[in-house]
Amino acid sequence: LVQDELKKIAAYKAVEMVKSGMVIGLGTGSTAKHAVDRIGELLRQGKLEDIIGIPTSTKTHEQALSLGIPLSDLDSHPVLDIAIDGADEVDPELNLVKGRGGSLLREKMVEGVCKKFVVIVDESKLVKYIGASGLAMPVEIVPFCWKFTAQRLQEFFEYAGCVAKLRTFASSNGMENCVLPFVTDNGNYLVDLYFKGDIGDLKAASDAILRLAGVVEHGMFLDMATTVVVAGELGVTIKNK
Ligand code: DER
Repeated sequence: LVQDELKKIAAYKAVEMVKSGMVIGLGTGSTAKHAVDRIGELLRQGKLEDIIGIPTSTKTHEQALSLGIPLSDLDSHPVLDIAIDGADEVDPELNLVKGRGGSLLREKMVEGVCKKFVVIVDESKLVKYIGASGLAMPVEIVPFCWKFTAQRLQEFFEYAGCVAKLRTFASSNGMENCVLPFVTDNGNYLVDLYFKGDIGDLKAASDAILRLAGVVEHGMFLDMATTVVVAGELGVTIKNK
């Protein structure tokens, strides 16, 4: 099975937990996309009724709109019944890395206030410890003096062999190509942290990151997932907190 099929299997399994009348956090990314599509399909078939979606990005907002899913926000629904979203890494304690798609702030706001946070992954996302994939652990920061903030983050995590990189993208205005900072839905920048070693005490690391005034939020979702649906070659497993 190719990875996207596994993502779809995990997503469809998670959507079985959605009941009519629920307020649902709609995640962002290629796995969550399948879950939002499935919710739209069940709504159209009349198998789900009276649901309200709370999107975690403008991208998911547009997808849900196109599917006819009624949408609202945290101002109107400060508590959600369930949220379904992907993850970049899942450790044995169900701590997550999220945000490689750039939506970590709104995801953390929505997924922090739901009764049930269901994470959907293919088995490639399972890691022994957070940061082990060697891929980015994103931190959302304010644009003001971003270099200063990125340097502080890199220095704090020097013990774990950390390199901090501003997330950029290539752009061209027809005349010349240039590299611009990635800007989140909230008008902020992202610094991606790459680790060679184990971060160790995740809670202490989270507290230290959030103490930096220029930091808005980071991509470690600690003690938030209640359920993780893992789709693998040998089938689907559900891990509960
Ligand atoms: O960027 C995000 O937070 C996404 O949810 C990410 O964690 C998972 O994206 P994927 O489903 O495309 O791998």
